Amino acid sequence: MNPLSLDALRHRLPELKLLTEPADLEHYGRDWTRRWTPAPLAIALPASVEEVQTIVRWANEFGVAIVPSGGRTGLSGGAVAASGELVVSLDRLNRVLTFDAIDRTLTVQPGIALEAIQNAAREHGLVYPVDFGARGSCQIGGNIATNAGGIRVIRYGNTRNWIAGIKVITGAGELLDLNRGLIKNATGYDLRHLFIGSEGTLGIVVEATLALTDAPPPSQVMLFAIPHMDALMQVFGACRARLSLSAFEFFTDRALHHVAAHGAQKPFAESSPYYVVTEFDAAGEAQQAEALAVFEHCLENGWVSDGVISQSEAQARSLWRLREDITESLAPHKPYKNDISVRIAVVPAFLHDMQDLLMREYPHFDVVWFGHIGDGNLHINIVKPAEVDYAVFIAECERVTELMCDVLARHGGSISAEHGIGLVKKPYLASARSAADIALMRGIRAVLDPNGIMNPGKLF
Ligand code: 2HG
Ligand code: ZN
Repeated sequence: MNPLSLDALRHRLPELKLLTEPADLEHYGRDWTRRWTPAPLAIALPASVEEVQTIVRWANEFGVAIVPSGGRTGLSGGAVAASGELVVSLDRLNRVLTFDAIDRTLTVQPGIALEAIQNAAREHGLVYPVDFGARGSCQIGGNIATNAGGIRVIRYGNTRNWIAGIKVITGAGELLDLNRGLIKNATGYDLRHLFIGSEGTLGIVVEATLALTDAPPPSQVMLFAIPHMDALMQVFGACRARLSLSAFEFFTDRALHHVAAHGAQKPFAESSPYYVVTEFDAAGEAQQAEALAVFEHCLENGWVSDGVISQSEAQARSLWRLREDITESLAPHKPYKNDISVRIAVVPAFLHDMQDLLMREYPHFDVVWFGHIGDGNLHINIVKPAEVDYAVFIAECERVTELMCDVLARHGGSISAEHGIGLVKKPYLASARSAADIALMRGIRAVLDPNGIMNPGKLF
């Protein structure tokens, strides 16, 4: 890189907040993966769309790579800056711009936290329904860049479903205003959807118009102890047939072990190999009685060995914590993460094949399963034994991931369900996408980012 380039940027944008202190480079150069050593050139914190555009144009001119940066809660290395890139943090673009009561949309800047959006929607008597554990610190720009999913996908779908419009600065420095909140817009390629899930490789989201929906009816949360693997999807079938579900999540005894070690209260006296947390509409007594009937039906069939139904919001929250705190409870162990998916109908057969594989290949590692089993998405975290060297551990996990790709391919699944490809899953992209797909993606990237400055090295 031309050493004068940062000076040129300062000259063009004298007001731009630029950080170069080692502590800032360290902080903004990494995400939750903690696998790469941060080494960005500097951190830019633009305060306007114009500043973002000027930065991107400068980066093209001087050949500087850009890493767009949100809350950096990502788990695939998509926001890692380890090679002298300029991190463009959207932290200062964090406001709600407008609410439209007729369209029921909220227009926001990209650096606003998911939770702030949820709260803003609630103030207007509506909801933004995408939800997951990192809600307090992840940002909507990052949610869009990864098409984030989370715990309510079975009812509401992924982030993509809620994006009525976005403004982006492309890698070439052009400002695009995509879809403008229209519900109907049959005018050729819907470029908005190219940017959703593009992991910062095509441009930077600088504004988003989000669709909101009605607040759901009151709900209850049930936690089930499940005695064997096959029962997981039997219970799902029974719940889905008779209740209106908004979430259906599972975790194993090993996951509960880590959450309990992190401070949570174990829910049952006896431990069980699997647990399910499910949330369902329970506006009145009839629905609550139906939930009890489902529980009894599962009990009679031997699919459930114990259970609890929340009687208050506080109890619902503490049941949810058992599931939502898993990632944080594992974080100190720097686990290796798999985030995989298959069609819901394929889950039972897939679980068996995965269990065979993991028992065979990881006989000595702590394997922690959990995730959004109701939408076919499993998280498998491998915990590093203290005595094993980190590099050896990663190499071993990567070897097993290769084998996992074969199992996924047999079942028509995907190596990345919702965390993105980033750096972590790059070697396995070809297991889930055809050569023709990847060639087209490269072509699209070349059009929108002709000088290859946007998040280079990520995705492919
Ligand atoms: C979740 O579902 C997140 O909790 C994180 O997607 C999953 O830590 C993980 O592997
Ligand atoms: Zn998840």
